[in-house]
Amino acid sequence: MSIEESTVLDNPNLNGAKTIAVMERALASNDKNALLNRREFDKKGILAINLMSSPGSGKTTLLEATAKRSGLRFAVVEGDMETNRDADRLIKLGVKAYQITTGTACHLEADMVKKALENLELSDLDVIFVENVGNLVCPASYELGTHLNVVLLSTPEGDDKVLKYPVMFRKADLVLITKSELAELFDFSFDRVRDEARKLKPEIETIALSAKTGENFERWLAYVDSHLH
Ligand SMILES: Nc1nc2c(ncn2[C@@H]2O[C@H](COP(=O)(O)OP(=O)(O)OP(=O)(O)O)[C@@H](O)[C@H]2O)c(=O)[nH]1
Ligand SMILES: [Mg+2]
Repeated sequence: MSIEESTVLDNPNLNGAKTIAVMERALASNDKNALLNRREFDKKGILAINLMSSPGSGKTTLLEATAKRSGLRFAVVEGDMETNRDADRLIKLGVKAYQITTGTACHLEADMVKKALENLELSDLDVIFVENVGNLVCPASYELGTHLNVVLLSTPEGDDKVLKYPVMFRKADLVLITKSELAELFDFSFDRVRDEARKLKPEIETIALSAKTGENFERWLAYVDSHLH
């Protein structure tokens, strides 16, 4: 190890400053790609929605139910650290889906979405959904060029999550409370989530639904419909 390297590593402040500089450069380059994605969506008149949540809160199930319960013409960019499982689930239903595996990265970046767009047939689409890598932290920091951010929170995760993960929920245009039919089992208060989300961001919308029972599913479809280009 060189003297310069050990000085950087031994000095937490210096190392922190370097890290921040590197992060800022990476984010600036990500924003440029996000802008290119946005231009592509707008040129084609496609609404793009970024779905973010913890693993297992129901992103892919929501998309499966959307395919079954609506006439929306949509494609999906799938993000996971490993496996093609989610894309395969959607392709099985006749949905165009492209899987990105991020390896060690806990989020999608705009250039990954750009590559996926090059591999999807984008003509005659109403919507592109991007299913981000499951977690409530990293995906919030990376713009993808989508028009809307939808953050899912499932009732088994607990109703205390909004203020524990404020960076994510502040990014949300819509909070979708999923697995609504299980709320009672998990002592989950819809009001608490709605109130805390509004505290963070007064204009935020919330919908509680179940992709399994279909409860309120039409409200989700109406939300998407109301934003179509
Ligand atoms: N009871 C109930 N279970 C649901 C509902 N929606 C999804 N699930 C179940 O929750 C589990 C996880 O759902 P997924 O859709 O795979 O979750 P995900 O957010 O895509 O997960 P990752 O892609 O791993 O981040 C599955 O077993 C689903 O069947 C719901 O509305 N009610
Ligand atoms: Mg999934």
